[in-house]
Amino acid sequence: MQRRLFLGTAFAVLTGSVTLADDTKPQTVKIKTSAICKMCKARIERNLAYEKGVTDVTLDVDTKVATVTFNPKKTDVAKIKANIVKTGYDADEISADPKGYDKLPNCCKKGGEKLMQHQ
Ligand SMILES: [Cu+2]
Repeated sequence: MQRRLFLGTAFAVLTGSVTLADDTKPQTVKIKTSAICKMCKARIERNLAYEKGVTDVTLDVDTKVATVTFNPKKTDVAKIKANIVKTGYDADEISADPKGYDKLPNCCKKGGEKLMQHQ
């Protein structure tokens, strides 16, 4: 009887702590974007900062990788990627939203002049 009670309590504590860790710890995700310059960096960082649940964003222009810290209770990776896509940039496997992309200054569009002739 005593033994069973102990095991039950231990299990509850264990499950409780696992759920707690998943829900409240800030998570960090690295997303490859199509950012080109410092203007792209500023634009992506600014828009992501407005995204609910995002607590920190840093985009490295050299690697084009955005490092995003977020509250998993308020947002998720899909929403963060959707934000970047809407701004006009690729986010990992998702291609930039054409509407957002069209609003970008020419210098911030992918591949420079060559690609722009096809747009
Ligand atoms: Cu740019």
